[in-house]
Amino acid sequence: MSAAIRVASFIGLMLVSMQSWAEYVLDLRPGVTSVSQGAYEIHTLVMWICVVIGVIVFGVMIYSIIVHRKSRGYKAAKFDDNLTVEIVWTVIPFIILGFMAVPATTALLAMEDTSNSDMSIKVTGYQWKWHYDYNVGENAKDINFFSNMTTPMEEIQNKATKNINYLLEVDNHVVVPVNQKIRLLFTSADVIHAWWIPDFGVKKDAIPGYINESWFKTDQIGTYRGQCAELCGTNHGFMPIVVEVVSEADYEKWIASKMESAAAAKASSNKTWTKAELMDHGKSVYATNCAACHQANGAGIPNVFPGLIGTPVITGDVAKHIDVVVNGVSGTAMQAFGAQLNDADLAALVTYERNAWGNDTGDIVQPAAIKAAR
Ligand code: HEC
Ligand SMILES: [Cu+2]
Repeated sequence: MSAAIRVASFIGLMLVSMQSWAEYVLDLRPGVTSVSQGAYEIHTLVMWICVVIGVIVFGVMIYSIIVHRKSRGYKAAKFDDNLTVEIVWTVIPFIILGFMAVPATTALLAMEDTSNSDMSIKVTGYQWKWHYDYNVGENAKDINFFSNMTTPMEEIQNKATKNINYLLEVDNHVVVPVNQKIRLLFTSADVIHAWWIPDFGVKKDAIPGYINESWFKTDQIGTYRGQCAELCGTNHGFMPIVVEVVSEADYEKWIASKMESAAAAKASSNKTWTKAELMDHGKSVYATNCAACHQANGAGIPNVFPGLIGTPVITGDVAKHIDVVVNGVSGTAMQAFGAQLNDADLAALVTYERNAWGNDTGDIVQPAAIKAAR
């Protein structure tokens, strides 16, 4: 087989093996908001202007190089300047730039215009999860929650097949009503993060001590996914975003159920738990909030995150242990979880840590003890 045939058959195979050419589209996604669609349209417009300019410039150049070549007897012209040509090649790009600047400026202004919103959500970045607070601005609701990634460790470590929403799934979705202008206020509790949903055309930095604004409004009910878009530490890739756009009625239902679970959480902090209940709940709270650093088996990561097996804090005074978890260790990655978790969660956590992985201290910590320690 000659080399040419081999190359041709290789290319042929490649073409056939591409699942479907119809699906193979080289393009940006238009998204579902006026902002994302505006950005898409400007990109398309400017790209075609560039294509036309490119074709004209390279066309003239290639034509001249081939047709007016030396071997045909052409000689280079000799002149210093040409006023007409200089005016033409200044004025034409100026007009083209103006032509592109008008839609670009209009789109940028619309992107920044958060006025007349129907509701607001405060978004706070944490290492490595997002917190959402609906208790701000117009139509404030007494709802706030953390949103943690739920992709199982086995998938991350290639011990299980990755599901379709790999690294793009969380426990608590942000839920918003369709056809309403949602204003977003961004800030951070530790380092700089960035909240990014491609389909909304929203990508904004969340900076500690500073509030950034953005907004979105869509008429398309659906689930939209995004990620943190600012390198923010070891688990930067593990703080995805999921927004569910639902009908007005479904939104009201969601609000009601959130209120209910908040009331239930409050009630659970007033009762006395059994050890088994605490261990069970503690295990799941630990998996969601602590395992990213201290690892599921409590061994930590040497020289980065301490292990929690048999250390003085774990086996010593309960009050000190509670203090570390509730107030954190300032100046380290160990956050103050007192503001993030309720009394029952914290009591379960401390009980779990003191009895899991062979720690066997036998200590039981009730929510009341946490309440007293706050
Ligand atoms: C972002 C990483 C991170 C997360 C998440 C985290 N920790 Fe820590 N934790 C640390 C670091 C770092 C230290 C060491 C602090 C120091 O230098 O004293 C620490 C220390 C501790 C200690 C003291 C250990 C000892 O023996 O000195 C306890 C107890 C603890 N963490 C419990 C928890 C619990 C409970 C959670 C979940 C609610 C949690 N941590 C989540 C990073 C983390
Ligand atoms: Cu981040």
